[in-house]
Amino acid sequence: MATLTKNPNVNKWVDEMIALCKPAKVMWIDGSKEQLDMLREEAISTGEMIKLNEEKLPGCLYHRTKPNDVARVEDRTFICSRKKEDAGPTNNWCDPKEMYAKLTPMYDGVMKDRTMYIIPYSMGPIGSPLAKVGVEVTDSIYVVLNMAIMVRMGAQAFKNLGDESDDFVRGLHSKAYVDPEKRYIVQFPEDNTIWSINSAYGGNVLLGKKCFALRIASYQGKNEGWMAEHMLILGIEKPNGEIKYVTAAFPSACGKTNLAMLIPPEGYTKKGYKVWTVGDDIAWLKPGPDGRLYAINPENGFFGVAPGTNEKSNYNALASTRKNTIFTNVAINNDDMTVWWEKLDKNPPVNATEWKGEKVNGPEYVAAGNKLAHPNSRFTAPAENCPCISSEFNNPQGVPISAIIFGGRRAKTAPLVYQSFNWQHGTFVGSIMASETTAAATGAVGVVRRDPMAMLPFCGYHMGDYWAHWLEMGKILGDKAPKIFNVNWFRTDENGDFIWPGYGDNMRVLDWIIERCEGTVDAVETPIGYEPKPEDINVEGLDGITTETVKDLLSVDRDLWKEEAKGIEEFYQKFGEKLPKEMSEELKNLEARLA
Ligand code: OXD
Ligand code: MN
Repeated sequence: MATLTKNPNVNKWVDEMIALCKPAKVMWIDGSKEQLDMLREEAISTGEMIKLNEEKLPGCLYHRTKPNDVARVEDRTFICSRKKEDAGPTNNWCDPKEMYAKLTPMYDGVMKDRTMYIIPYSMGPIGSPLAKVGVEVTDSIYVVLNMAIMVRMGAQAFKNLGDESDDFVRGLHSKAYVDPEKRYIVQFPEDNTIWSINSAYGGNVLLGKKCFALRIASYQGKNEGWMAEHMLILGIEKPNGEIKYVTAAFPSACGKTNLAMLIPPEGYTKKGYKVWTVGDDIAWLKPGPDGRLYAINPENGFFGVAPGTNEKSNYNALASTRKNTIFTNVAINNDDMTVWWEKLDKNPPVNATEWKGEKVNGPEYVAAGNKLAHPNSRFTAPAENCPCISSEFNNPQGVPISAIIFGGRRAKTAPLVYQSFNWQHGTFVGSIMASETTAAATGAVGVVRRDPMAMLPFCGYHMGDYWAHWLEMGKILGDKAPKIFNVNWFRTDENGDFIWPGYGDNMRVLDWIIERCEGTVDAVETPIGYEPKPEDINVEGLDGITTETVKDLLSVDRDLWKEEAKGIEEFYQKFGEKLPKEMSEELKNLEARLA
């Protein structure tokens, strides 16, 4: 099949990949409906995908991965920069020459009985000055069909690249034999290259997402004066029709997708407030012509965790999955070929197939303590399905950002919300982000895990250089920089129960944040930053939460924070000379304010 581009750099690289993998057949993915329909039919006929109920879930497909291949594999993910110090202490590193030498024989002839699919794609709207092009070659139809949802795919992507540019990310993926011992997810930032092998799980193989849009792009952003961040983007529409945009970064399992698609409480909707989703996972940010920071969502769909998603927790996410969606590792209801997962509702299907493929009696299986869906089972849903998708979703210029919000899961230390004193202090606040482990994960409960800017597994270079880049961006943005905040929805009472209701009621905190950006509300200075006066958090219509409760939620325990400062100091030591002096200064200032 003929190539889709005249660009010699693309064609030369594709020829090299063909020579290496020696596929039986080569197919360029043009993005047409006919071609994708044909691939869907083929995947259904081989059993790789299962067709779901055409009336209840039109256009939806089901896929099951191998039980050994259900999540990202951080211990097998590498940043192969030429110098080890450029990857930093938080990434696995290997010399690029050594890594190419190790992996090349694994790819040699690996597609000899398979088709190689060549997928051109754009991260970001076609024509956007912030967008970037990638090409992924893969031997997986599952990857092609997921990429068709997650990115702007096909011939259109080459419009952004043109016929001469060499600026595209080269992604090579083979599921190979799905051998966990030989599984590698490797980024070569200096070569614009990603090699992924022996996995077929989304986060490891949809190379546009974590591998490109975060690991490679964070490195590109540092060199080119922009930022790639693990952040949702949402717009808050006020009763007067004005929309303010914010981004937010949280570690996994802190409700990023839920905040991105929040439905405000009744008191707010009645007044005319609305929330619009621009993105749920990744933001690319760059100063615009007016000097403000603008954000695009480089993706075109949501790759969300299914368990826990229901009408109440996230109505908009659930609604997004009702057509043209791919479900991976959830359970099937065999009576009507629909899907089920934990906390979807209280009625596990009787005639169920659990995620590994075994037919079981759902209620009995669940009662015995088993999970019908894998805890990391996913939906891949088109963004256009989302009832609250922003009208600016495809705007090539992006949206102007008023506030950046960091957060984590902390039982005691972090208050409900606080604002940083300035950009430098805000960078410090992002760098000390942490979450306490929950009973949901194996290992000890309540252990603090640092995850600066929620980028620990996704920063494609040295974290110390990354903070320096943040500080540099602050200088460029000057007084047009977004204000930086920190939130914590997860404070608990003496029984270990959450105090703050969370979900839609987080709108009450966003409301204060927006007012701070507009300069229409005062704040109280504390050792850690500016906090709301308790009465400035709207508690109208909340059950059992009064201004007195808010006061508790905002309390800052100096002893706990002194402990925290020790933890930060220990964490910072890892970064040695690359820790910007501004960050140690901020830590010293915090300690002084606590004393
Ligand atoms: C994701 C993640 O899948 O952060 O978005 O792991
Ligand atoms: Mn993520």
